[in-house]
Amino acid sequence: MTSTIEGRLSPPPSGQLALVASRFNKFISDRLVAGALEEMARLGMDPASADVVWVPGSFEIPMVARRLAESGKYQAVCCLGAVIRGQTDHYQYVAGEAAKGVAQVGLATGVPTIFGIITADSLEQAIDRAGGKVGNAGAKAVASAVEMISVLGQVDSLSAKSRGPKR
Ligand code: INI
Repeated sequence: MTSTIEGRLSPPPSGQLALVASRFNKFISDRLVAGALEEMARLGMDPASADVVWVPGSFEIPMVARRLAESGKYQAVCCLGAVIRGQTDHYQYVAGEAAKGVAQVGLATGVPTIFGIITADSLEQAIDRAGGKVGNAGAKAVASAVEMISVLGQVDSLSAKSRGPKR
């Protein structure tokens, strides 16, 4: 029979979330962290249970995200920051390495590691995505984390069932 799995947006049964936030463009990151904590409350989680770790810039996020994911303490790690084109001629390197690094952390550790780093053409566009007219990337990161925790939990129990009872 066909099995269809879809993540639920209900609070995970146990475990904590970690947020890693970039101090570069802190004005934006503050809004992302606030949006993430508000989303936790909205989804029935205790925002006070989250650990927030600040790093110098988005480039440094993957290293700390990996350490947090490897600690075994967190069910998901949400990476939050903003890389804005025009602020630097190395935009593409910072944005590219941050994106690759975050993806690698998730794949290497198996802990959902969520890309909540805004890549924007202008400060105005970043503001729009940090609680402005396009929503809040921090809140979306928490919703994605909760969904991934749920999907992976269901996939794990599906694979355990198909392996049958332990002999
Ligand atoms: N870091 C960001 O998070 N956003 C940026 O827009 C940015 N710009 O424009 O340069 C940025 N640079 C800093 C970078 O992340 C590192 O902290 C720095 O290069 C030291 O490794």
